[in-house]
Amino acid sequence: MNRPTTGGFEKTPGWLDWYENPSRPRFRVPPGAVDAHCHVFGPGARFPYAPERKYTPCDASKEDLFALRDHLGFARNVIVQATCHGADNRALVDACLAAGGRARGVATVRRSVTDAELQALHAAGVRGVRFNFVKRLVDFTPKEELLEIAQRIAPLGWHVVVYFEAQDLPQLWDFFTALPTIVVVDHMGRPDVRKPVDGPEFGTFLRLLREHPNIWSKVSCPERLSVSGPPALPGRCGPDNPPYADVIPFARRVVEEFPDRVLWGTDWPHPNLKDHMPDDGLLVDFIPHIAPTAELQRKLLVDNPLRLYWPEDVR
Ligand code: 0GY
Repeated sequence: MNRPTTGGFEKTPGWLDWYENPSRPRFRVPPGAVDAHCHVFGPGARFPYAPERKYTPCDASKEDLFALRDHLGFARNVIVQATCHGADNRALVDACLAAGGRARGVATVRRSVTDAELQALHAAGVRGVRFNFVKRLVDFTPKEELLEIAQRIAPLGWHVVVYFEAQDLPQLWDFFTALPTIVVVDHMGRPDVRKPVDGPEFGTFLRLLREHPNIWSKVSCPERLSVSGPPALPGRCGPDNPPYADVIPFARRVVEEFPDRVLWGTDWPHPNLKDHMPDDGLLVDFIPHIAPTAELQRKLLVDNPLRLYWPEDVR
C-alpha cells in the first residue's frame, strides 16, 4: 500500500495514519466475503473535506482500500460515507464506480437531496443512508428531517445505518423503531465493555434486536471498543491469546443470537483512533472468536451482506 498523504489539508493533531503493512491474517475468510464497513477519505486534493467536518484525516484512497481488500482476502466492500465528507458523496461514488460492481455504498444525504440525485446514487451502487448521532462527529439534525429522508429512500429498497453511543439508546429508541426500513446499527451501539454483557445497558441493545426483526447490527470495531487493547504479542495471536479479548463476549452474543442479522467490517482507515492503530490482519483474526463455526462465519461475511447489498446475487 502507498504511504498516507494529506492532499494539502492539515491533519487533526494526534491523528494516527492507517497501518501501512498489515499482516496476512491467519483466519481465511470464506469465498465471497464482504468487508461491510470501511471508508474512503479523499484524496483531499481531488475530493476536498467538508467545511463542517469535526476532524481532518489523512487520505485513504480507493486504490489503497482495494489493495487492502485483496490482501485480507475479501471479495467486496461496503463503503460508508464518513463525516469528514459531510453530505458530499463524490469520493464514495467515485470509489463505488471504480470497483466494478465489487463495492456498494452507504451515503449521507440532506433533506434537500433531489429524486434525480438519489437515482444517481443508486446507479453508482448506494444502498443505504447513514444517520449519525455521535455528538463529537456531527451537528444535530432534527428527527423529522431524518424520518423524511428515510421515507424517501425506503421505496428504493435502501436501508438506514445508525451510529450512536450506548448511553443514548433509550432516548433514540422510539425514533429507531419508527423507521420504515431495515436499520443497521454500527459497532453494536458502542457498548461500554467494562460493564457486564448481561447487564442492563447491553441488555437494552439486545432487547432492541429481539423485539425488532428489521434491526441488524455490525459486530465491528473491537479496536474502538476495547479497553484491554490488542494482545501483547500480536504475532502469537491464537485461541489462547485472542485480539481485543474484552469485546469478544459482546460480539459473540450478538452473532450467536442474531446470526442472520449481523455484518462485519474492518472500519479501515479507522478514523479518530488516538492511542493505537490496529493491524487490519489482526482484526480479521478476531472473526473466529466471535463467529466460531463455519456456518456463522458464512452468514456474517457472505450471506447477510449479500442479502442487503447484492440481493441480485443471492441464489
Ligand atoms: C467509524 C467511526 C467513527 C467515525 C465515523 O463517519 C465518521 O467520521 O464513522 C468514529 O470516530 O467513531 O465507524 O468510522
